[in-house]
Amino acid sequence: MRFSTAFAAASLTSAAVAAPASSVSPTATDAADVYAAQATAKSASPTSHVAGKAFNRYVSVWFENTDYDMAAADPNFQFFAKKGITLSNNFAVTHPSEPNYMAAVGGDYFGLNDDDFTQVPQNVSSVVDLLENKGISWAMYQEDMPYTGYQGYSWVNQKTGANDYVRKHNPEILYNSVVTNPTRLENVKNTTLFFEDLKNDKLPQWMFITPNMTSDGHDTSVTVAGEWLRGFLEPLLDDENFMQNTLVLITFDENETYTIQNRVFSVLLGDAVPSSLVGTTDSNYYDHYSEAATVEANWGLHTLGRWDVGANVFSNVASHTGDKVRTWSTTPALANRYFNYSYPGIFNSAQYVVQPVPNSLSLINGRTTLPAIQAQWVGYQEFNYYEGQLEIPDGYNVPAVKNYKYIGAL
Ligand SMILES: *[C@@H]1O[C@H](CO)[C@@H](O)[C@H](O)[C@H]1NC(C)=O
Ligand SMILES: *[C@@H]1O[C@H](CO)[C@@H](O)[C@H](O)[C@H]1NC(C)=O
Ligand SMILES: *[C@@H]1O[C@H](CO)[C@@H](O)[C@H](O)[C@H]1NC(C)=O
Ligand SMILES: *[C@@H]1O[C@H](CO)[C@@H](O)[C@H](O)[C@H]1NC(C)=O
Ligand SMILES: CC(=O)N[C@H]1CO[C@H](CO)[C@@H](O)[C@@H]1O
Repeated sequence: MRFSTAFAAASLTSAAVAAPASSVSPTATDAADVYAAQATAKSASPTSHVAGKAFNRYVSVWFENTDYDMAAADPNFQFFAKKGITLSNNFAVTHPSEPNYMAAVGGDYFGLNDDDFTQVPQNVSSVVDLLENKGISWAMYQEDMPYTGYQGYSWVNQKTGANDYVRKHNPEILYNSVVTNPTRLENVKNTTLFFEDLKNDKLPQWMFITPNMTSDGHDTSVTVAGEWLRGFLEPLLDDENFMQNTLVLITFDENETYTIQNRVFSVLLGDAVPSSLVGTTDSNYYDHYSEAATVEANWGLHTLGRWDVGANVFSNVASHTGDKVRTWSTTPALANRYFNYSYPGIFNSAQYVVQPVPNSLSLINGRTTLPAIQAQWVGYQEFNYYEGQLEIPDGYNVPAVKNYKYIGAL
């Protein structure tokens, strides 16, 4: 379902959205309501110690709308590139922002081609289902999110009126399978609580960090984003509460210019990166689905049965997990793929198609689709996400039509 912004607040009183501990609507944007909810919002800091094959903690930090070369030229991004592995062929999956965030945690963006108030149906799983299945703790840390579990569309700086927090950059809050679960909502927090968890040695094993609209470069520039990152991450490099065999991914949601390839500057670093790989470049093909694939491979998780199943695992991790890093071999060549618009889907404003059915029996290096996901879709014809991974439909082209004919009879 797509909802316009104006319609969102009213429509959200439905049972589809869990009420937070307070009686204030979870989507309230009125300052008094938000402050009231702030006072009662419940936060949790679950921890766990599940050993992974290549790392024990995974942290991604997402920035906004910057072309590859711009980020690569920024001195602060260069500072971190020298401390890790630069991914020179990591691609966003479409434009604009929201579908990229949605895709990174859910393995698909279901045709989304805007930044509207979107709710992913309850029966779609995301990476937190896979993590929880193996007892791995997780949290979202969203800078200036006004309170834990907040589901509103946005929140502005109350002094200056500047954009601060936006829902479209908070991927797990887009999933009804998260927001209808009060325990999960307690893990969707702001960076105030990141610093508290850090101090108390209560950080989880998987976290997704989104700076605010100033800090992430969206309303500013890559210079501001780089300065924010330097201030945030450099002290963490020596912090024992943070670096615990930790792999950090620095990335961007999308390239700024729609007519060139949607390649995003990305760096892997942290104490999980062996010194022999520090300062190197990995030119294998990756995309935002590689993030879930890498986490699944590392901890031997189940898969979502979506684009995550065929996505390349980052090679520094694949060398520990035995995953094969696939090369782009399909037509058109990678150089001619732009990933600059969305294929049809349940959220696509131009062309609706039903929700693709996850691969039910995919076995990727020993990993199968989460049993709860398989159970949901018994009797439906599955969609071959695996084979499609290296020819992801780029707009309404032939591969899209070819792949979508496999969608079952919903
Ligand atoms: C962060 O969330 C906490 C808990 O809901 C809240 O008390 C605090 O005011 C929030 N901080 C900011 C900067 O919004
Ligand atoms: C965004 O975060 C920075 C610090 O990280 C803070 O200085 C700023 O006030 C926040 N909000 C806005 C709208 O800039
Ligand atoms: C995608 O990029 C191609 C190649 O530059 C361009 O022809 C096309 O118009 C772009 N599509 C969108 C939706 O920006
Ligand atoms: C999943 O949810 C969507 C939206 O509510 C619904 O149309 C679809 O029938 C559901 N599919 C299954 C297999 O439950
Ligand atoms: C303007 C710009 O620098 N855009 C970058 C987007 O990504 C492509 C590669 O995929 C770069 O070549 C461009 O430089």
